[in-house]
Amino acid sequence: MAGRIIMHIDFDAFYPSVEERERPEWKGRPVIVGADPRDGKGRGVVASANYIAREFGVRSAMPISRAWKLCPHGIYLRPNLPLYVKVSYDAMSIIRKYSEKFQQLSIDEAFIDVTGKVKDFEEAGDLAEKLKREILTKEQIGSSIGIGPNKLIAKLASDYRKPYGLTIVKPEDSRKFLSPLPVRKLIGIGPKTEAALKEMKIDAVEQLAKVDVKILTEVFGKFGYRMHEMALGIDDSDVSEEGEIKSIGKELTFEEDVDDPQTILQALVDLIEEFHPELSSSGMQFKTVNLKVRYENFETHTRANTLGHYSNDMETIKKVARNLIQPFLDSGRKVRLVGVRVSGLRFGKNQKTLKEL
Ligand code: TTP
Ligand code: MG
Repeated sequence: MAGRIIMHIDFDAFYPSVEERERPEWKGRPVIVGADPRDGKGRGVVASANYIAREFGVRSAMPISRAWKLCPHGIYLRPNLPLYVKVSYDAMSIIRKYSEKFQQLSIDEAFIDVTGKVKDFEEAGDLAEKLKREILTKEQIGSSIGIGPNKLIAKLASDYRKPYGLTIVKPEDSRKFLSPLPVRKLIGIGPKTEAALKEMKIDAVEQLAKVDVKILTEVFGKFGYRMHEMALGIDDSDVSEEGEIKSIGKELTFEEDVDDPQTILQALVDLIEEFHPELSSSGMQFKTVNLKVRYENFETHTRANTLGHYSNDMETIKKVARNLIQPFLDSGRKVRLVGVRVSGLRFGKNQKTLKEL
């Protein structure tokens, strides 16, 4: 099989860029989207800062009070997520036209597989320049593009030169490109794994690539194998929206069948509290809450309620789930299993951060 050519597109300083296009007079000024700085006394964090604000040291996830100290003359804005979602949708529609093999990763990133569209990496580069220009002209949003033989390399490449960058990594250059990168750049390696690797004297991908895969699987289990593959630049995953998460939730079978409404309700609330962090960290929002109840005789019922809007709020899930389960509690019958899940998912990135603003 001939090699693939994959592109990863990531919009530059996405939230501030959307704000700036509405206000051309802000050109050249630092723009910071996030919590209310309240003259330096505000709580919460920066969602994103434009590249001018970044020159003052302002970064995503930094306390807004610190941003204020670094850049008191900046323009500080509360996030307008519905607007960002709309602009994201319009810009993603442009990207989709370049290949039917499309996969959106978050509110501001997507992959396309252009293997069948171009004859080589040079031509892919020309196509990427055209795509960047089209998004900029039609949506006034800058973007950076990475091109590589797979999704792993394409994503790392788009991050390599920003803003408005284009980085092409051919298959034969993949190892050289990956070698100096810090291991934390690899998908799934967060602060904890990074610290564990540091203990093993592994900082850069180059060092990770040299470690025996057996050692990695001993320490990290199955993920150790994936780490080894990534370090070698291997990623066979397809550019496809199929197989993506369609719903998030949990269910519980009681040790003994229960008819006490309080016990059942508490179990439901616990389930929601257990899976909600997964929803938050996925950056997804839901539209529908689904309930499942199984009586002692295995008779199983499902109920669903679709909201008029997208949400990622835990209290909303609890409220809707309570309403859905009420008739079952009223029945007085013994329950064997309860389950709750949210579906109708879409990206509404970093809602958790937004809620904390
Ligand atoms: P990113 O693509 O990580 O950041 P960015 O687009 O602002 O900047 P760049 O890509 O040029 O480095 O995230 C996209 C949007 O997601 C960002 O504009 C705001 C939001 N976001 C948060 O709300 N909190 C965060 O901690 C991060 C990283 C992003
Ligand atoms: Mg971005």
